[in-house]
Amino acid sequence: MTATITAFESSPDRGRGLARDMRVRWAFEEVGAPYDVRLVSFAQMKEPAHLALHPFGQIPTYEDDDGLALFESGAIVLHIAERHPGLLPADPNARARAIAWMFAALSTVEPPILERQTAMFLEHDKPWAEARMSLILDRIRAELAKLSHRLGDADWLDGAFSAGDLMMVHVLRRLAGSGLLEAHPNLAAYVARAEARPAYKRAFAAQLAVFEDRQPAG
Ligand code: GTB
Repeated sequence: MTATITAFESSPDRGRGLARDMRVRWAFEEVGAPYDVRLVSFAQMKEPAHLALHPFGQIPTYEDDDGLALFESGAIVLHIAERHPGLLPADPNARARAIAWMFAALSTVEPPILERQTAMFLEHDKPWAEARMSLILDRIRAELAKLSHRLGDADWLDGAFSAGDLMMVHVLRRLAGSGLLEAHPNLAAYVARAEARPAYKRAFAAQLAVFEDRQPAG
């Protein structure tokens, strides 16, 4: 059974691993399951056919031959991790902790990182922009300090690499080049370690290929 996911036909980062289909591609690659990709335009994402799959008109979505349609990258990665060995430990307690790290990535670490993006790109001209950005950066620094403390000198957050690490690393990648991650050498090394995984490289290359294959001639 080959599932189909949706991804941007045209992404602001031109396929450099930031859009959220990257998490799903990476999960498929880690477990060694094949997947197909359907590219959608911004206009198509707001049309009824796509809204039936994704109520908020976004990517990624997931569809399989069993009639299952899913949205939300976290739910899709969890589904893949539950259906295939490789991303969740067999021990029930370790498995529950890995899932907790997925939720931590999405509901604790990611929100202020997304707010930073919003502040940078949509609010920079507001009179309160500087004060807001300062508060957002404080929140990011506080979460990173706690995450760094917990990771310590371990390779991964809780034993072997898991879906929790996959999600956390993808969330942290949004800080690349900001200096925020680099302030914690163990977190920077954690992200680099994950990016060196063959499955990550295959997923990254597949996303990038969507855009590189479409370079205008000449
Ligand atoms: N909570 C949802 C999930 O995790 O699946 C969020 C999904 C989401 O934000 N999807 C974005 C989207 O479809 C694409 S990933 N946006 C279109 C819309 O809302 O109309 C966000 C994203 C896009 C591009 C970059 N980039 O190029 O740097 C980074 C992140």
